[in-house]
Amino acid sequence: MTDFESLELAPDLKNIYGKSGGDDLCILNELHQARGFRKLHIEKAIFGSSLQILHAVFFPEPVFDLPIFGVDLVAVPSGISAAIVDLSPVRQNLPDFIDNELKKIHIPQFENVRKMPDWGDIFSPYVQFIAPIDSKENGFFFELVDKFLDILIIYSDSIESDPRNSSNSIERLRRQSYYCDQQKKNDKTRSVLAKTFGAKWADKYIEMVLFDSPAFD
Ligand code: BLA
Repeated sequence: MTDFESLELAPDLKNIYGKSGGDDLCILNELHQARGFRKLHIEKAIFGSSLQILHAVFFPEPVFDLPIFGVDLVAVPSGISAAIVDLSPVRQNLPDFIDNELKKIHIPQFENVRKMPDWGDIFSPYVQFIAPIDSKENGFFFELVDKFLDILIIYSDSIESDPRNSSNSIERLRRQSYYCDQQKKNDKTRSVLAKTFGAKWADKYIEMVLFDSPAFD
């Protein structure tokens, strides 16, 4: 990425530690920005010995014709129960280059494809949502994540921005907000955070750190 820069996050939201029923809990956040991206967010969360999460969302600047990259990996002691990756559109369709490149990717025949919840209308037709059954499938999934990222980064380097007041930029801003609104409907994320840190904190964290709505400043 070009013009990569790390962003500050309030200390109480950056590295978060807690205890629940004898378990140690910790959430570690990284926030960056780069040309084309208002917020590159990577989060690792460890909830005792029962749950580990890797969450990453790359939110574009709406003046660039870029989709939202998202990945969520939820690991429980028996393995990865949810692995999801997507380049999610912020207009009717994905940009042609991205659509064509995603079309070329060979998607392995995963054993356990999971059903998308109702709020998942934000994802592209290329979204992968699986529970990998062994380390071979884990590896296939990680390779897919790399390929999705390569496509996004190559494309982001090749395009110029549109004016802020263009109808395309405004549409992309609106759709990025909708993406955030839909993600906020994921009760599984909220309940894990609320169980550990309380409902009020969970709502604030989701609203301010995970899925804050974009704005033109
Ligand atoms: C599911 N997300 C989950 C689950 C948990 C979390 C516990 C259930 C796992 C399962 O059903 O096997 C928890 N995820 C979290 C927490 C954080 C997190 C606590 O990121 C952060 C602190 N979720 C995202 C992003 C995507 C996403 C960016 O944050 C997609 C790009 C997807 N997570 C997602 C989906 C499900 C899920 C689709 C399944 C929801 C369902 O089945 O209802």
